[in-house]
Amino acid sequence: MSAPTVDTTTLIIGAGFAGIGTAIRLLQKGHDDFIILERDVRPGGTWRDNVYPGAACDIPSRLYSYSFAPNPDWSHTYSGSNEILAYIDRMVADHDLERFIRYSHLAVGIEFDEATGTWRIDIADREPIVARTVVVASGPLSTPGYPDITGIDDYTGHRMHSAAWDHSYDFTGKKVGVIGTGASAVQIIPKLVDAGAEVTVYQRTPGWVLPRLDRRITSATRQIYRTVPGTQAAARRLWFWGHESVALGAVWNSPFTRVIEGVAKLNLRAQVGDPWMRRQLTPDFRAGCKRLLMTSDYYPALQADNCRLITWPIARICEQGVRTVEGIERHFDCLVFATGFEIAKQGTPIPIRGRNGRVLADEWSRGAYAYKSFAVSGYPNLYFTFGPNSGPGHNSALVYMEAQIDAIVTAVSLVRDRGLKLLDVHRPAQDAYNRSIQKRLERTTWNSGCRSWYLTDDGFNATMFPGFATQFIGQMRSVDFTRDFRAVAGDEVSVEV
Ligand code: N01
Repeated sequence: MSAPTVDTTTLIIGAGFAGIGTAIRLLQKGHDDFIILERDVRPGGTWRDNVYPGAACDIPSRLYSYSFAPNPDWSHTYSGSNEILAYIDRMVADHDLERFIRYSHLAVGIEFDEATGTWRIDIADREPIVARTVVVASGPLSTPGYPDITGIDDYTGHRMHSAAWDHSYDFTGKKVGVIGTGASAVQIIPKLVDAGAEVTVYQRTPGWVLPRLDRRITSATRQIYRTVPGTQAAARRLWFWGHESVALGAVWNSPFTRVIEGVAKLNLRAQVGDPWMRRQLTPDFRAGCKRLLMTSDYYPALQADNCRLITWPIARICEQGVRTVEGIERHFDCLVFATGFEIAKQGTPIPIRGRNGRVLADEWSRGAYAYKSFAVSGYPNLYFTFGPNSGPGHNSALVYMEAQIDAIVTAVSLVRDRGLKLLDVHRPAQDAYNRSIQKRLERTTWNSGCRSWYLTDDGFNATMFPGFATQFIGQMRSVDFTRDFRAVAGDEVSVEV
């Protein structure tokens, strides 16, 4: 039987870090028949959207970049969002990726066609695209999340979300209420205080704060990175192993967790003099259960004359501001929601229908799962980056992403090189993997009792990988396409790879 007509061999959804990384690795392995769909008008994903004042990465840039696209020019240990976005733009330019990207293309549905063994990707207001393989690289944190607080729609003042910032707004002298004290908020608040706003911070849960020891990278050092072979890789390795050590405490609920908590408490004591305020800022959960907050200017900002910390729970949002449970209503010119992202309840923001009409959202209704985070049985030739249980509790998301991308590109190469139609992971292999993952998660800090976006309402952890980055890389390198996948060649004939 002749091969079914496809518009492209591989369809990548999303031109953020994951989509761009997948495209580069595909090109490096000799694949140039792919399309990248991007809902926006430029690449960058999270680093295009999260451009609030102070937006920066709390992972060292040397580690928060791809090993296959090193950047000798990082200006600081921890780079700001502009520099990271410029890095993504440079990868696009260096690999001539613009020719593959279709902007303003919002994927709204993905459906498997049993007869042809292909995927149809529906796109808002456009013709669908048919592809052999789909890579879902749209990221788990891409839709701003607003809190479920009574009266949120009653507020008539200016409002903005950390992931949808209004840069035209002048904060100078304005009364600003900030809801949320997570990783985004601790970067925003110091900048609002510096901008001369009168800032009121609504804290529901204080987080564990470690100092962020940022420093400028001198031009001499950058010159060394540029000219001396191996120096960038060596620096990356140093950071990598440093973060692997921190994982002893941040991932596992181990005695080392106490060491992290001790350091954080010393940091709190050193930065906050007032005992009442220290009590308000002391977390009541194990360090690492929620993301550790890396910042050196958050505590000082909270103590500035133009900043006030409110720890009474919010009762409701009113027309002009926020009322807390003790009955005080404060009025604001602007409300900033640093309240995180909408996590698709069923794990996938795009409806996906696989073999025999199965619906992924239904299968994931109690929490997402996959084989080694990237493939799901019954959804052949469809892969995820940042899929279930691939969230890093330490180290860098890009280290994890790179490992996933390489497994995906291996799968695409296998289909091409062996003339296959499909690769579909065996359900027993997937189930065995998930049993082991969930068992290991029981012993981690994320499952130790705090509330976070890592867990579903029922407490199922479909987000984090319970181990070291080294183990994650190892599991992705050892994906056994012969043992754990069913390969289909030609007209639905099952063969072994
Ligand atoms: O969001 P969050 P984020 N009433 O969900 C509070 C990545 N990231 O945007 O802790 C009152 O962490 C909520 O309170 P509580 C990173 O993966 C990376 O800050 O639930 N408050 C919390 O304080 C991170 O994990 C970088 O009690 C409410 C805040 O809103 C992810 O993005 C930088 C509330 C939400 O915190 C999300 O971080 C920034 C309510 N009803 C972000 N609902 C890097 O540097 C929520 N809150 C790589």
